[in-house]
Amino acid sequence: MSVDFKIYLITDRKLFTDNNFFLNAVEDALKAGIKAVQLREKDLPVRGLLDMAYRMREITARYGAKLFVNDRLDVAMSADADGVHLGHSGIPVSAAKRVVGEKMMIGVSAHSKDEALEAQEGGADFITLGPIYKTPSKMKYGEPLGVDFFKSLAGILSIPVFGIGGIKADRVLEVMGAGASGIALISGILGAADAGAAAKKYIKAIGAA
Ligand code: 3NM
Repeated sequence: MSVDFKIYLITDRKLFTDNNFFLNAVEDALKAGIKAVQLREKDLPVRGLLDMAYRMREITARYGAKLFVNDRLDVAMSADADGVHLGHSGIPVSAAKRVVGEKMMIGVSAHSKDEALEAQEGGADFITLGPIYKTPSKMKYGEPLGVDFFKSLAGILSIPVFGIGGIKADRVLEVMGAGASGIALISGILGAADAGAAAKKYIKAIGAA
């Protein structure tokens, strides 16, 4: 399996008052042409997450999109996801590879040069690198990396790198120009009043980049 998508939509159901609104918004984005979704609901107990993963698998499959599950390799496997997305508090990429081999893709979140190189050496298929811009949801990672630093890191990595963090549609060109293989985002699409229309805006911007 290869990284054949340029927009990696990450979920946050808390942006919605109701899970049905949330699932509808994800579906609207898929309908608009989004080809990869990461289910990232860190606070959901495992059974709730599993249920959500099954529903996401159904929706993504309907639109020929890939599904990734954040952190939980067991949930990803049970839901027949295309991949798992790992952070730094969970199972390391090299350990995940021992379980899934080449059967599943592995994405990794990196926030520094060391983390990016470690992910690459461990066998990650791709990384998200950020936050590239200021994003309220990720203040815990401190100051944004900035476009110049992002560019210097993207230049030394051989695996695909997705920019993440505060990417609005009008910044897509800049991120792609800095050597990104694609963009990863939450609020630009799921925080919009119309997720489908927002997705279309990003798809157009990626097409123009
Ligand atoms: N990870 P938005 S930034 C989930 O830097 C996530 O690793 C980040 O949300 C990282 O597109 C981030 O709304 C939040 O800025 C992305």
